[in-house]
Amino acid sequence: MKRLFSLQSFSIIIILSISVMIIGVIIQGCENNDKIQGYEFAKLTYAPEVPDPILRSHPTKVIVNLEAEQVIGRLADGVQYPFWTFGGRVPGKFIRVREGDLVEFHLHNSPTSTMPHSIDLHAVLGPGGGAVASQTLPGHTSVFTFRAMHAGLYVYHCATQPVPMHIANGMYGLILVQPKDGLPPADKEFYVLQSEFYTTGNYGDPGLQQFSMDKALAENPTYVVFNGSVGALTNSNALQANVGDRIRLFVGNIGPNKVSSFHIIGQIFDKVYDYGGANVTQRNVQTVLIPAGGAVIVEFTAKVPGTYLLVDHSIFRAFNKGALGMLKVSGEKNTDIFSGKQADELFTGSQQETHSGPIDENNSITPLDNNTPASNGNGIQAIIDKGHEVFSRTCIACHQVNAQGLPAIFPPLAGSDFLNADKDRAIEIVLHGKKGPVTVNGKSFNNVMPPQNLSDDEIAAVLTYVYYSFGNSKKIVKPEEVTKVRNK
Ligand code: HEC
Ligand SMILES: [Cu+2]
Repeated sequence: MKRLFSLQSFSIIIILSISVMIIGVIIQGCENNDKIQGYEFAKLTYAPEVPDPILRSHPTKVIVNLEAEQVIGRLADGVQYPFWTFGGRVPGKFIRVREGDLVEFHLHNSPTSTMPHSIDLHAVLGPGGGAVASQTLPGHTSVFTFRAMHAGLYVYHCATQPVPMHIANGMYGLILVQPKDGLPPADKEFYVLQSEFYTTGNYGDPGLQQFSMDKALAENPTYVVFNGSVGALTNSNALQANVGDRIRLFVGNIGPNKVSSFHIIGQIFDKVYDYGGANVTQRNVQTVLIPAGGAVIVEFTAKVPGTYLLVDHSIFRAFNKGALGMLKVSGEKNTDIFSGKQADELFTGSQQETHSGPIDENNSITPLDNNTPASNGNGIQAIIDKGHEVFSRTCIACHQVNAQGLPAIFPPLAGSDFLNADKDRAIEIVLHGKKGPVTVNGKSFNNVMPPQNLSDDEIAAVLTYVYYSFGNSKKIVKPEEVTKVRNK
C-alpha cells in the first residue's frame, strides 16, 4: 500500500511539473508577441498600390524613409503644377505597419527644396503628430520614433508653416496601422486619396499654374482629384479587378477644405470601416462621408463586369473638376444580377406630343421671335454671345467648360475634326442626339448624347459659337439651315 501511494504522488508531481512547463511556455510566448523583435525597412508604395499585408505575429522596429521633394508635374492634360510632395509624387507613399510596431521615422528633405518641411502623422500619439520633432531644413534628415498604438487608417501631411499651403501643394499620404490579427483577406487592395488644388488659372487652363491663395481662402477649388491629378485613375490608369474579387479600398481625403462624399457608381460597399477606424461599423452603404483630414476603408465584391466610376458625389466636382476615377472589372456576365439593356423602344410621350415638333400657339412655351441676332444679321458677335450663353447652360455639363470633353466619356468639341468636317451632321447631333461609336481626333467614344431641347435659333447660335471658339473652323450656322435639317 505504502509503495503504491508513493508511486501515485510521484506521477502527480511529474504531471504538475509538465503543466507548469507548458504554462510557462505559453506565458513566454504571449510576452514575446508583445515584445519588439528585430527590425525591418518599410516597403512604401505609390498610389494606387498598397504594400502587402503584414504576416508577422509580433511587433518589430520598422524603419521608414520618406523624402520631401518639390517637383513640377502634371495636374491635368497640358496643365502643370509645382507640387510639394512626400516621395516625388502626389499623394505621398503609402506606409503600412502593424499595431504595436515601433516606427523609426527618417524624414529627409531634398537638398533641392526651397524651404523646410515636416510630417504630422495622425497615427502618432505625441505633440503635433511628430510635427515639431520632424521640422527639417533642405538637405537635412530628422529622425523620431513612435509606437503605433492604435490600429486604423490615418492620413499624414506636412506641418510646416504656412501649413495650409504645404497641404494644398500636395504634401500628404496615408499610413495604415494594421490590426494585430490582420485584416480579413482581400483579392485587391487599392490606395485612393482625394484632394483639392487651387490654381491661378481656371480649370483646364494650359501651362504651368501657381497656387491661388484667394481661391483657397474662398474654399473654391479649381481641381478636385483622386491621386493627385485629373485622370490619375481613368482609362489606362483605371483600377483593375476581376469578377468575384474581394476589393478593399483605403480612401483618404485631405481636403484641404472639402469633405468628400465618396461613391462608386454601380457598386455598394458591403463593409465600411467608418472614419478609417478598426471596426466594421456599417454594411451596404452607397456613399461614405470622409472628413477633411480623415479616411475610410471600404470593401465590396465586384459581381458584374464593366467600368465603374469612382466619384465625389458632390457631383460637379466629379464631372467638372476632376474627381473621377475608374474601376474596370473583367469577367463573365451575370444576367441574374444585371441584365444590361433589354429593349430600346419608341416613346412618343404621354401627351402624344414631342418637343421637337413645331410649337403651337396654345403651348405655354413662347416661340422665339424672328428678331434675334441670329436671324437679323446683327453681326457675328451678338450671335456668338448668345451661343456662349446656350453653351454654358447646356453643353458644358458634358463637354466641359473648355470643350475638351472627358477622356473616353465625352468627346471634345475643341479642335474636333469630327465637328469641323460636317456642319449638317453637327446640327443633326444637337437636334436629335447621338449614340454609338464615334472617333474624334483619333480617340474613340461610345456613349449617348441626348437630343438637346433647343430652338433653331439657339442651335444656330451655339454651333456658331463653338465653330468660332476652341480652335475650330469658324463656320456660321444659320437658323434656316437648322430648320432645313429639322424638316429633313
Ligand atoms: C448629357 C451630355 C451631353 C450634352 C449636354 C451635350 N453633349 Fe454632345 N455629346 C455627348 C456625347 C456622349 C457624345 C458622343 C456620343 C457618341 O459616343 O456617339 C457627344 C457628341 C457630340 C458631337 C460629335 C462629336 C464631337 O466631339 O465633335 C458634337 C458636335 C456635340 N456633341 C455637340 C454638342 C453641343 C453643341 C452641345 C450643347 C448644345 C452638346 N453636344 C451637349 C454628350 C453630350
Ligand atoms: Cu512642407
